[in-house]
Amino acid sequence: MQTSLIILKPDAIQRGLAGQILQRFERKGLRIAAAKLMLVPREQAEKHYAEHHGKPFYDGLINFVTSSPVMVLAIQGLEAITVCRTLIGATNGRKADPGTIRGDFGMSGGFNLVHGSDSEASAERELALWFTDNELTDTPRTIEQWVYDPSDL
Ligand code: IDP
Ligand code: MG
Repeated sequence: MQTSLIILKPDAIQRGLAGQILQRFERKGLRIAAAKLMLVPREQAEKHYAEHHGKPFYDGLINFVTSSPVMVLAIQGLEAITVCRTLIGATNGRKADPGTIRGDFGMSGGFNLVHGSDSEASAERELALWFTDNELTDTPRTIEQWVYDPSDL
């Protein structure tokens, strides 16, 4: 099992798309392990996007993610990190495939609705940055036995 750190960015919340986007992850069979709505402190945004420091879009990105509340989620499932990135689609909404979140809801490269961890190392770092251990739930769901084929784990 993997857990991915997902952020529904300010454009998703302002456009009233949080429910529809969250449904994409839920209907896939992934489990919501944690969730919170928050206005992101600037230092938190800078830590989260540290790898992009110095890039041309960095200042705009930090201004954007701190401009209005976001929904932060921990999403869990088998190979959840790759599965979430596939559901999210390419960075630019105009280039993202139809059927992906960005491909279906977005027209922008910056305002692209959702963040998803891009590797196990990123997920570990980002989960620790956004959630305390006791905010991450682990209560089993009985439905998992119909989501996963035990012979295929
Ligand atoms: P990702 O979110 O698909 O992993 P990254 O390259 O990690 O994309 O970039 C992080 C975020 O920075 C993007 O989701 C997007 O909001 C923003 N961003 C990336 N490239 C550009 C750009 O060329 N112009 C404006 N914003 C960008
Ligand atoms: Mg990235």
